[in-house]
Amino acid sequence: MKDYFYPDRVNWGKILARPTQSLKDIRKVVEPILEKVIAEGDKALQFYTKEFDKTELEELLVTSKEISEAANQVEDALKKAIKQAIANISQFHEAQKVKPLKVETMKGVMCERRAVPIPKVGLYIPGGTAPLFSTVLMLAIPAKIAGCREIVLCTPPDKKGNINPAILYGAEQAGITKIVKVGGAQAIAAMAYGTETVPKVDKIFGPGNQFVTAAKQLVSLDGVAIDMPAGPSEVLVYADKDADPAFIAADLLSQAEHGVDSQVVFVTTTDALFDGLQKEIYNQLRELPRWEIADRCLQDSMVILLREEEEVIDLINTYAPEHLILLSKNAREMAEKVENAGSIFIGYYTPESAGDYASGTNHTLPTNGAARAYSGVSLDSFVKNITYQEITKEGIQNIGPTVEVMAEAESLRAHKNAVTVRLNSLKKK
Ligand code: HSO
Ligand code: ZN
Repeated sequence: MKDYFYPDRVNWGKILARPTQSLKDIRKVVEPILEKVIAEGDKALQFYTKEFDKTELEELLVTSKEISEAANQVEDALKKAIKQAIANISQFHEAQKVKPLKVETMKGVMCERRAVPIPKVGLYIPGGTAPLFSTVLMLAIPAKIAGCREIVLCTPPDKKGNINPAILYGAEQAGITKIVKVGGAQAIAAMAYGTETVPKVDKIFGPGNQFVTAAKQLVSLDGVAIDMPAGPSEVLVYADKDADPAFIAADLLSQAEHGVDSQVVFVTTTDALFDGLQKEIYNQLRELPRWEIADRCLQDSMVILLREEEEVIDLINTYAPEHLILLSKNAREMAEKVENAGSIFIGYYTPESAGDYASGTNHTLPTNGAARAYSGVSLDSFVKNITYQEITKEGIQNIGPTVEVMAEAESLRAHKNAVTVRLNSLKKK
């Protein structure tokens, strides 16, 4: 880990800068993929699946037989855990429903707003070194609760043409039945433009590698909405003097094992923690199946020593981490002062893993500083708010003159007339 002791504020930006990725080269790879999928549909998906996933598929759609067989391959303990996670995630997202709004701004002028589900959504679940079936739950559950009419899930098959059984089981338990064996930029293209098997959707969700991310950005230029700009996953852990070094090490490592490009930042005001922490990291790392990934990630990560908790808050707000873990007696107070973070884990007994899997909050969160302006995925991500208004005869008489004066001042006479003709018709009666 690189360490920075009492760095000057002017240098924070530089120290905390995320590695930048050039989209240019990736675009060159992704654009032809999008074009081939637009031109050839399923045939292009089969072509890229053979090329990138090394498997030849006759049928892209997962069959109901495959889904039921997957259930037999998932151990009972995991099934039980998935069910508990589904219950908690459902409960928290169900509670995010908002009541329709109805306000009479003037007598006879009724304004309303209500959430309406996005009709068709596409969920992307990456394959790779650790297939994250938990992400299936984080996307499928709010989509279902929102009431999206059509939900399609795309995920790449393994070399034998199969999907990880826990992904299929999780999807089935969350109520998703349309699952397509396709990954990468080609999956994003399929959901954005539609193919014989994959319906064209209105919004695409889910994490992915740089090709998937670039594909999402490119298709969004064609009018398909995407959940958020994505980058490598991040955590900032703050620990006070009473924090257990074993907890700190475990939290840092749980982020580091995600990938070599994961961003791990440790901040403290107590250098007395360092010795214990180093030992804990060493001991815990050795036991991890993914120790090589975690080790490489940690080499690029940082330890920052600051003077006081107020300064820590400022640094957190400058960095805007995806995940913020506050291992401090004052965690609750500190959390209230944070204005930039995706999700905050408060207190010694709140590991990020709880939120990653099962506590109820969503783990699809803004990275790369996007937490300054973006929220993580929630029920809101699967709805849009339509506004309505209804004006009575009395209402148009009340609001009409205001609109007429404003329209005239903007030289938009037809706008004014839309009111005037109505007012005149009422005068005649
Ligand atoms: N920490 C990841 C989510 C995840 N962790 C899935 C384990 N499985 C990004 O928020
Ligand atoms: Zn995680």
